[in-house]
Amino acid sequence: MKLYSAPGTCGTAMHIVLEWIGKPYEVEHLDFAGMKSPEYLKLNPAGVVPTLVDEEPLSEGLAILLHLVDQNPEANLGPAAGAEGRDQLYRWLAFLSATLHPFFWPYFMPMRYHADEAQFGAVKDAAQVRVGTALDVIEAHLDGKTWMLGDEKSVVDAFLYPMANWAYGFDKPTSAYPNIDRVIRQLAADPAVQRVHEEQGTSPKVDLAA
Ligand SMILES: N[C@@H](CCC(=O)N[C@@H](CS)C(=O)NCC(=O)O)C(=O)O
Repeated sequence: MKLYSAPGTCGTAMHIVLEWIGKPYEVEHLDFAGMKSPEYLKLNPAGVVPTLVDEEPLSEGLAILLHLVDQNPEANLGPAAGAEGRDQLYRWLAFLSATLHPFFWPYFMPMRYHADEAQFGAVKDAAQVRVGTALDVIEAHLDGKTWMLGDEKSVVDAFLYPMANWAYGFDKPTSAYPNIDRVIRQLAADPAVQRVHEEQGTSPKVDLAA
């Protein structure tokens, strides 16, 4: 298996899941130009990361995570098709992929949403508000739960990890959401997650000593 990713991006989630699975894989980090290169566009016509090549190239984070759950049942990273809880796996992967993730795009790429640079601050402020609405939903959902799907860690938690990390510097930071912050701390303490940080040359956003 080969994962195309970039440090700190949503591809971090798939990288963590590959570490959890423990089978041989390689990861190639792309910069922005690499994501738009003709060779990479053949694998992922949208010109974004992640892409997983597991015999065939597969794009879209949600699809990659479901593929990894189904192809690696022994890793127990989500309910199998037809099993109890599978609907919740679909629900939360969809929520993270289709609701929370796009709310960040204007924050990171305000130039794609407004032609006037003087308005970028307003665009980013609006993005922070939208992200907050999605984090509110996740925070309430996590009440009384150890992980996003309950007692068992799953690919949903890995998917939440990079997105929650992006908001630690927001006006209402991830640390203001105690349940989300707790899950992110659990993950940041996981040796597999630490290996991913080391390989990426990044650091956890949470201070585990605090
Ligand atoms: N729908 C895609 C979105 C992936 C995406 O937006 N990836 C970001 C990194 S987190 C990216 O590669 N952005 C580069 C760009 O937008 O040009 C997915 O879920 O895989």
